Amino acid sequence: MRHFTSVKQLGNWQDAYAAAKYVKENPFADQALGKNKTLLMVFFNNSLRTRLSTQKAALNLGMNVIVLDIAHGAWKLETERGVVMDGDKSEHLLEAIPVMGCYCDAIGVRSFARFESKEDDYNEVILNQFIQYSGRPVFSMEAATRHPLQTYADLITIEEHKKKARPKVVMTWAPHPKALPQAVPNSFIEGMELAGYDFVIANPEGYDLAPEFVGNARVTHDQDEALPGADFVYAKNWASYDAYGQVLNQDRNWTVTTEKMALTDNAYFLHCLPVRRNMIVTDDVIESPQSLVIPEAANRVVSAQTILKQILQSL
Ligand code: AN0
Ligand code: CP
Repeated sequence: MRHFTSVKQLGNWQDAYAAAKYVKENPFADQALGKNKTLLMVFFNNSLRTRLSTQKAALNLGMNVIVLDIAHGAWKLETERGVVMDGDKSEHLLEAIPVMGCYCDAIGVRSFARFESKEDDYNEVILNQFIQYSGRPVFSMEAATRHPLQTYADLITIEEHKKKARPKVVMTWAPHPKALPQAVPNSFIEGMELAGYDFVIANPEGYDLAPEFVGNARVTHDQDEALPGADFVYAKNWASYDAYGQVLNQDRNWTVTTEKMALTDNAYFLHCLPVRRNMIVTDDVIESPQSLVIPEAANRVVSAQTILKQILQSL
């Protein structure tokens, strides 16, 4: 694997799960693979899990790691071509990217949707420029439309806890005060297709995700209709796709509560984190024995290491 931008690239889920299981059980088996290789992680946005888990994954593989926070210490970057740069931006991405490529063997990029232009976001203009101009393998640490390392970790967690071959998974929108990207839910849909689970999306009117991601997935605008029989509840907020980037409501009837979980088949609760308690999910649900949010976060090391290993093998 050279670039990794979508969980669809995992190809066959059973093989991808076996690869992850091997890495989880043998975390230091490939220490030699990363020797004298440098990973550069570039963050255009904040992170706790992705930063730490990807760094840990690289260290497990014997790599060196450099982290760059664009917003803290780098020059302010222009991203539009053709602009007369007489404003506050000192450097163009078109120089910055190949320069970054000179200092490393692989690059991880976090570049969220900016909600300025649906077209730019859905064309992944930042991520694709890294792919085009860095000269290095590039992997997504959450880009504008997908968060594949998260989805891979989500799938591993479901696989580890499922009690039937084809569990029912409900992805439900939940309220949040700020506009959040669609990357996590888009990617999760791709993951559900890959794994072939029984999958339902529940979201309020106005929050349907991009048709190219929803595909043939079942969508309901009634959360209570989706939850019965669920083995896993995957909560997430996202901003509207149709009214692009807008927060249309913060309806707390969509918060995942003990009463909502009682509608399920004793489902496990999943969330990628960071989560706002008592907006997305109540304290009692996230603290309950059915909550898998911590093992899910732990599996981020496994997903990152499995992908990094394949990237190193391709060098
Ligand atoms: C981000 C999002 O919703 O995409 C990152 C989640 C992994 N969340 C926030 O910005 C709060
Ligand atoms: N889940 C996740 O990607 O978390 P961070 O934004 O903290 O990296």
